[in-house]
Amino acid sequence: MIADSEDTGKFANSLNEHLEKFLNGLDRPRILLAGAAGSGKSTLANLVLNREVCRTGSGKPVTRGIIEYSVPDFPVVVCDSEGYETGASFAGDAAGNSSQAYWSLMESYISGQDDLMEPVDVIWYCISAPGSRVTDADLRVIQGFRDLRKPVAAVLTQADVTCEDTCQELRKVLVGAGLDGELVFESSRDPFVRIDRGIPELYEWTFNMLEESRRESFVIACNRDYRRKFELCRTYIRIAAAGASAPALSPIPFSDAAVITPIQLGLMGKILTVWNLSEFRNLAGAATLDTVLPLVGKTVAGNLLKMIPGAGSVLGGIINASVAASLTYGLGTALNEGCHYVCQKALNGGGLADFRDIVGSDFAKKVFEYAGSYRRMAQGVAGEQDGRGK
Ligand SMILES: Nc1nc2c(ncn2[C@@H]2O[C@H](COP(=O)(O)OP(=O)(O)OP(=O)(O)O)[C@@H](O)[C@H]2O)c(=O)[nH]1
Ligand SMILES: [Mg+2]
Repeated sequence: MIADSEDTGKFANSLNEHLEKFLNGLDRPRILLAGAAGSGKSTLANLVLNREVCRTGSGKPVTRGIIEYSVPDFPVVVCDSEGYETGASFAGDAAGNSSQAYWSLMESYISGQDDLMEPVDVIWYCISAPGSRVTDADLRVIQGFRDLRKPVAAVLTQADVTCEDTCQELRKVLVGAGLDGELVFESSRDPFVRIDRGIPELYEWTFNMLEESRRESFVIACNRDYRRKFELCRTYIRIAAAGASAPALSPIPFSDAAVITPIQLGLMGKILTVWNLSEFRNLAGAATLDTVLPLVGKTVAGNLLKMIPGAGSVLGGIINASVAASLTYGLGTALNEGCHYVCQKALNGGGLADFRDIVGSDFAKKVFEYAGSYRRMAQGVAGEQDGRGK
């Protein structure tokens, strides 16, 4: 039976492997932070990602003045640059503190990344709003990025410690210098400051600027946009359910000791990754898992078999492919909803995620209900097709 600790150990290890494989296969977007020293670059990245990545992430200096932050479980690379000192002379000093030296650094980094086929996708250029000034250096560097054909957003940071009029003035200067007003954003560490184009808009703009293959990773990496996270999981669920029913002509061997199939494990790994709950990968022997898995295995599969005459028998080791598809759909949907619930709760200040909130005592019941709705959907589609064929 899957309930014994050896099986839950195997389950956790296997889930871990699927999760790693999925994470490693994701195409990580690269975001470059630029701007003067202390303009709020690192803080901005943490605000958009809605988690502490810069400074607290495991940063690796890649070239003088640039640190790449990439946290294993969050598929994004934040290239955080040391800002230039606005007071330094244009020619710069040996430490590379002038805007000229800074630009050379940026330019060589960007072309180097292009050569490595790991191009920088977008640039967030920070200007401190309380500084009340857009300098020539800011405009030169922004123009330089545009000449390199890189999407660049100008962000007026620390908007909470300045007045709205100052932000409007700075915005005018940027627009006057040829920047589209849609590319100017404001940010504030204080979430209660009213801002028209703020962090959510910068997130949305960035999402749209990314290549298709990197959008998925961006959604996963940011602790926001739960609507897209939920939809992403629904897509994975549909694909996994279709995959589980692929050998529809021959029954799949499916004993109660192997009620969780590799397709379902892969799906669980993806869902936990999307919701940034990968810490639940190491649940070997966890009490919750010991209680829940047999429930999922026996109750759900057992009930499904009763529901579908001629589907085979769990005890006999044979299960119908459509049962496997329904079960995969039910398991994925119940898990997706549970993850959504705990993340929303944490976002609303309801404390950290707890696996028992996701996989509680009624989890098996939900899996069964969703599996049933999948069956009805599939029958509806089949019925429609039959009707069309007549
Ligand atoms: N009040 C307020 N302070 C902010 C905001 N953003 C950043 N700060 C503060 O401004 C200072 C600089 O912020 P950082 O994010 O470290 O700026 P940086 O551009 O990364 O700095 P360097 O890496 O040194 O160039 C810190 O003390 C932040 O706490 C904000 O929106 N509001
Ligand atoms: Mg910084």
